[in-house]
Amino acid sequence: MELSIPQEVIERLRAASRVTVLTGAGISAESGIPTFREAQIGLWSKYDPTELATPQAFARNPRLVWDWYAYRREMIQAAQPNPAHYALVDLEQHYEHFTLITQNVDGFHWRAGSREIIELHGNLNRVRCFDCGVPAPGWDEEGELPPICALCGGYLRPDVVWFGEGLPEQKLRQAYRAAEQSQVFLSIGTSAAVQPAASLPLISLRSGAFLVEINPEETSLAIIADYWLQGPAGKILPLLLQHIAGEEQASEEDT
Ligand code: BJW
Ligand code: ZN
Repeated sequence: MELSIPQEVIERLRAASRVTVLTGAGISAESGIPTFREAQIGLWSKYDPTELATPQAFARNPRLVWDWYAYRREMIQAAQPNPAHYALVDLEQHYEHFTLITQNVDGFHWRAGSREIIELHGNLNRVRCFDCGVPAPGWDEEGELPPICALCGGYLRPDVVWFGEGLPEQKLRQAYRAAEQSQVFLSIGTSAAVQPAASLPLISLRSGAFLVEINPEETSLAIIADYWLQGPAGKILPLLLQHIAGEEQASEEDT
């Protein structure tokens, strides 16, 4: 498939000073990490992730849920950020106000070099107590699993947001504000099916932003976005960046 970036997208991105990006599991797909709602492989074929990502599941079978996250943690540690993550690090340099919001818990944006990240669903490299909520500095994967909270004796759980749980309030507020204030909003690699994150592109659109979706598959955003760039983020984002940087060089040469 020949990928090309519409001129209006490049111009809008060049003219903007406030850009907000929302990423989902699709941005890590090219790092070899399975997404949630696509063709199920490996562990995903045995378990329904939405059945494991709940506090009820952890209360019912803490070891099963712990093992599922341990498996994913190992897979993520063995993998690397991909060109899409790196392109966002570079894109940030072009803007006075750039907000990167992610639903991902994999930490790839940190590893790629992004430093201002709103992690809406937490991070699976951190743990906290299921009972008292206090974060734990670390744990021994060789010891009792799930590990035990030193303060109250409850089980430690991954510091992620499960279905039915509230998102970190301050982060959510920051994300809403960035969506409302952005001139261009990029929704990348998300099915836009899980609330409240899925409302962010809609909020930005309602506030007058130019909305661009990057996804190989059609989602509910595709018809309301100003542009749906159909393709993998690892190809489209570097191309987008090339165009923005290229145009800037061209205009500097003109002056
Ligand atoms: C590529 C690509 C490539 C592939 N390049 N793209 C209103 C109605 C009904 C229910 C609710 C409602 N409001 C709230 C709810 C409840 C629920 C919800 O939204 N449910 C929906 C399923 C309907 N929300 C919640 O419970 C949230 N809490 C909350 O709202 O609290 C208040 C409340 C509670 C209860 C009731 C009402 C209010 C919390 C949500 C937490 C989500 N947690 C998870 C797990 C995190 C930990 C973990 O990783 O295990 O977060 S679920 C999972 O989904 C994970 C993801 O961050 C999230 C979003 O998924 P994402 O990233 O979009 O992935 P996919 O797989 O869906 O899509 C990938 C996309 O990539 C696809 O489109 C591909 O095409 C694309 N792609 N390759 C670019 N190379
Ligand atoms: Zn505790």
